[in-house]
Amino acid sequence: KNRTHTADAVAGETATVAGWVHEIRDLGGIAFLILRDRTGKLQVKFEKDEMDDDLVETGLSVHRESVVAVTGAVEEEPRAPTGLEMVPDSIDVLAEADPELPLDPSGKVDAELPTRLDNRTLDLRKPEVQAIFEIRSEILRSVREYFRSVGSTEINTPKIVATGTEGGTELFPITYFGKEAFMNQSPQLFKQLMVGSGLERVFEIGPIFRAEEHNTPRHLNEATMIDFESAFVDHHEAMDVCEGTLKAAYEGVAEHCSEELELLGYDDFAVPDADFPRLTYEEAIERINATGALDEQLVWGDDLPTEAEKALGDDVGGHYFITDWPSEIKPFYIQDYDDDPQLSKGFDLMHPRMELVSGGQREHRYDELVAGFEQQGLDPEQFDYYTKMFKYGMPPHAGWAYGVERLVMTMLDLGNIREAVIFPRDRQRLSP
Ligand code: ATP
Ligand code: AMO
Repeated sequence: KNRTHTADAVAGETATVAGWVHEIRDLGGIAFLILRDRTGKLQVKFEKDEMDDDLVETGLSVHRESVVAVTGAVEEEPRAPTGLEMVPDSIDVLAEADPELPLDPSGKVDAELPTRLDNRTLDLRKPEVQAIFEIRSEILRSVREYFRSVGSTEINTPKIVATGTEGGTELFPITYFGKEAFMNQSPQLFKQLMVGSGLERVFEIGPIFRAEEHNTPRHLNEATMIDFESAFVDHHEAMDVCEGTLKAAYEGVAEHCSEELELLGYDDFAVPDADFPRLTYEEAIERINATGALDEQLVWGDDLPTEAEKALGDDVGGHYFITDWPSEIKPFYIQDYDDDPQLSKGFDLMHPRMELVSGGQREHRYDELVAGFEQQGLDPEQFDYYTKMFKYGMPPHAGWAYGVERLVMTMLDLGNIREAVIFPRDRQRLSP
């Protein structure tokens, strides 16, 4: 029989509910099968002396996590966890589960993260794990809605590419009909090419691939990025949209995910409301040095090590931007200040725990762009498909990219970025 009702909305003299056997509680004369579906749990009552023996036998011998469909009348029962109870007329076992489960979805036995990731199907039967992915889905939904409100068009760009953009060491090479090719690190060059098209303002939500050398709690080898790029804005306007995107994501979750937040133990989920401070890189290193958290003082030109990001995060206490980075530690496509070429119009959005976004004003002038390649030791000829279009009317533009997993991780205070991906890819993990 097909399902007629879900566990949270059962009613009537005959309803069919389908789901997983969460638990069987046998109290002697009476026994309960707790059936679980996406919406919750339903108590199914077996009164052994009053019911058909076969029905009782089937209902009580089925293994936990088997899939069953139960048909019967729904009655009010104040002692049932949801206040409702089903008295079954029939039970169909749709898929019997092996009694040896690699992971206990009831959560009574804790599992280590690797075991959970190896058995994600079972792991996501836990409501608090499911909640992370419901929230991730809501983040993407509200971000798309926000992009629409700022007049941005969703695009999809190639993931098999000819060049890297974010530094040559982190590329995954592949062979493409005998030619060398790579998995894409970032939609950077494609989204820039599109601001020069009639679309002007674009976004993309898609996978990126990076051959990160180390295993860390905040790096993945395959991640999802939210990229934004717009013609006729400067880096400060791009930061406004970046801030708006984050707030839209938090607002969407606050508005639509109250149950999920509760499951995850949030009773005080707060949407960041103040404007995020915009510190220059110079101010940032002064503040970091003033905290005394580092053994060695930072000097101008240094990248910020993890401890420095943490010290500054604690000091600021919320999201903040770091602007005006040294040109040398930002990529070739970031524009420098004309009156101070050492200084770039690149920015990062930081969460107190880690970097969430990189972005900047782009170099849209052909000659300056090509000179930038040479300064960074790159061969502009390789990027001809990109630079060429800067000869035919490329408007001033700016943009940025979020790592979706880092956004989920910081929003929900997850300890490891792998918890924010269903099937993470890291140095050890290639399947499932
Ligand atoms: P970006 O996001 O700018 O490409 P990233 O994501 O690799 O860089 P960040 O998030 O900027 O790194 O991290 C800042 C600091 O974290 C780095 O300066 C470095 O000290 C440390 N870090 C970055 N990548 C790694 C890594 N793979 N293993 C260990 N530490 C790292
Ligand atoms: P960047 O390299 O800083 O910038 O990446 C942007 C954001 O993506 C996330 N991210 C990652 N998350 C998990 N694992 C990884 N290995 C990983 N790498 C990056 C981070 C990071 O802040 N083209 C530029 C963006 C731009 O200028 O528009 C870029 O790729 O949250």
